Amino acid sequence: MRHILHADFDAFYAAVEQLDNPELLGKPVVVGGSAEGRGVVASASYEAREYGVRSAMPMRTAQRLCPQAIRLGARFDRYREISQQVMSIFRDLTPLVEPLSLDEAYLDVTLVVDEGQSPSAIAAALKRRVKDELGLTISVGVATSKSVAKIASDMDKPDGLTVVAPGKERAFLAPLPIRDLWGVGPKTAERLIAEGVETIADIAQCKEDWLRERFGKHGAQMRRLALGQDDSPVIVRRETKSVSAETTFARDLGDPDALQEVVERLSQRVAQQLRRKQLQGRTVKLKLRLADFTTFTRQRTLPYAVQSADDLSQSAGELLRAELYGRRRFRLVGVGVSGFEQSEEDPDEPRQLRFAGFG
Ligand code: TTP
Ligand code: MG
Repeated sequence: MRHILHADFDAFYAAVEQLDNPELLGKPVVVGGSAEGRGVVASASYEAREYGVRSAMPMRTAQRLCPQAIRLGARFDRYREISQQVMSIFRDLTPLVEPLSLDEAYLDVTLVVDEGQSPSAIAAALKRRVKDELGLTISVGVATSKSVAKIASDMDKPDGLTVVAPGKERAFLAPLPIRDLWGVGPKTAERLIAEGVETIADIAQCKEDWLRERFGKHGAQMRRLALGQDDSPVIVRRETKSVSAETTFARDLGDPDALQEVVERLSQRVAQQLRRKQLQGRTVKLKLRLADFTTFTRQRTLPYAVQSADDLSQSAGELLRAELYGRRRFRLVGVGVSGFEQSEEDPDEPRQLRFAGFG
């Protein structure tokens, strides 16, 4: 049996702002874009939530619901810093940590339990340590699976601790609305409700064939989750420190134009990964291997962070041209980026950061 914790900061961005400026403690705080633009709420303190303010709501609506709310722009660098600190506290407890976004992670604590501590004591100690060292509260769900732990962490926010004892998964899930179940998005929920399926218990009672007919493989998966059956493992992920792509040639290459084309192609691959991870970096690296297998890298740090294929291939291309002398021929070329800053196209419009920088 596995023992999994799901930990999630309470009102993450807003709580960090309150931590850094104690005058904001106890007050309604919203972090996000401005009401004048088309800004949305990224995070609302629990004081602001009493007025109905929620994440993803237009800032204009938030200001109408709670005119005295203090609005602040997002400070991604600071949130990333706190995120790194909390992940390292988690990794002190177990190496099996799977970050889902800056503010939440799964922890597999099976081995710690095997050493004699109870899962709830482990979770309580973790909450205390985060509070003592970072001054922030997390809510923790404890269960035998990821999906149940995740739902549990949300049950008693803020500063919550919800333990679902082994064997009690199905009963715990039963009364909850279907949209709380993993993988039940708004569309699926709508279809299920139209058929009279409203709670997770209702899904558990559905015939597997009936669900399969309507939702395919996904339907069978929903039913297993509704029954509390989920053996998906915690997948260890570290923060991305660099992103790169390289290629080895079938025949050594010396032609400058052909090499530049390779650099451009690799830059496109790297740019695509950066976009997906919402990262931009200041250090561009070129890796080269000569015909005699000598391998070396050349890098330059730019005054600003880049993400686009054009910017990457321009910098990497300059590094390449400096190496094209004599009759040098190359076996391998690679392009990489590091020195990340959060990409932020419009500082007024904070992006969704659910998976930023991990994996
Ligand atoms: P959440 O954990 O969903 O929200 P939260 O930490 O603010 O509040 P709580 O967990 O107590 O319900 O998301 C973590 C951070 O991610 C959040 O502080 C800001 C950011 N975020 C957005 O930028 N846009 C969004 O729509 C959501 C939901 C979160
Ligand atoms: Mg949170």
